[in-house]
Amino acid sequence: MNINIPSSDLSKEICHELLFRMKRIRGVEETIAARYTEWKMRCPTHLCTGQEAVAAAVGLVLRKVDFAVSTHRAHGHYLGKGGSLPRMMAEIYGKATGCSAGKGGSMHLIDKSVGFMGSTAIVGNTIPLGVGLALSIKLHKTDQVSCVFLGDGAIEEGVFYEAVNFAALKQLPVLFICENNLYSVYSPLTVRQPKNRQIYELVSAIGVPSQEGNGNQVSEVFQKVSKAVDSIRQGKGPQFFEFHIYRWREHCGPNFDNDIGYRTEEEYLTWKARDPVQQFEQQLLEQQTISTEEIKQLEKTIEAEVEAAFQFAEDSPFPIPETAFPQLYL
Ligand SMILES: Cc1ncc(C[n+]2csc(CCOP(=O)(O)OP(=O)(O)O)c2C)c(N)n1
Ligand SMILES: [Mg+2]
Repeated sequence: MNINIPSSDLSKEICHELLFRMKRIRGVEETIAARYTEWKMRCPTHLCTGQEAVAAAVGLVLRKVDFAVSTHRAHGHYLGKGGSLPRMMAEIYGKATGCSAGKGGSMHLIDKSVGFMGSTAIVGNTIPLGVGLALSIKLHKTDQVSCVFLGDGAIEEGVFYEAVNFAALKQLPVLFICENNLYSVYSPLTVRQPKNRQIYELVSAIGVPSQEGNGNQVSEVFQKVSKAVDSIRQGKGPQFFEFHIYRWREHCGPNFDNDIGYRTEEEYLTWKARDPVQQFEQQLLEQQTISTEEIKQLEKTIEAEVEAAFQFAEDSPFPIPETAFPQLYL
């Protein structure tokens, strides 16, 4: 792993868009963290700070008409796929204008207008849904792709094996993206899997072509996934990626938790030094693909967008009981 695919192989437009998407995800999540104690966002939030590269790159490879399903840590996946920032914020505020009409909160984002077919809090729960969506694509004979985002913890759910086997058996157009951030809540992989087991090798044995990659290198993720998606669109069956990444903040919530005993400050700092956003920005500056002025402009745009999205969320109404709980009003 750690093959550093140079971003100079990508067009300037793609590089700018990748940086923009990563910085936008970082920007909104840092604002959520900063404002969480206002107690206006009342749902649990699982932030993906540090994991932005995979979400941004995969989202840019996928088309709007492609499907994606996700997990409890869904903000990056939704925004990467082209989701609406104001509607995501309104959802986190529990407002009627949210992408799930204010009924889902952070862990239950759904927006069919951009092919984001749902995220849920039940680990592994969306894997068979993503495979089922791929079956529907195959039956309709289109060249869409169904992307399943999952964490390393989801590999330990039985349904994962049933779904991967079915995708392999029927050669379904599924792109599995496993974000291996080493932890399932507070349990490291070392207490959950036998020594030296590699997730991507496990999946390869089921019959799905599988690769691993550096999830902190957005250009590597983009190039590897682009190639795989081309192959999937040609009807050549599913592909699986295991990207190595790290979540910076606590499992659930806005804080840092390196002091509670399950991981060390040293480990966090090692991964933080591989900051995908900062690394890519530096790379682009060095190869003169972007200027300092352009970065400043990008940041200004994102800041304004984030501020407007929070304002939209605050100004929006809560759902009325009849739409929030329709079964009570039959
Ligand atoms: C079926 C099920 N079991 C346990 C949980 C509790 N739980 C919530 S998130 C989580 C960790 C999942 O880890 P991973 O899939 O690696 O995702 P990450 O949080 O690291 O992004 C667990 C065990 C759950 N929500 N659903
Ligand atoms: Mg994990």
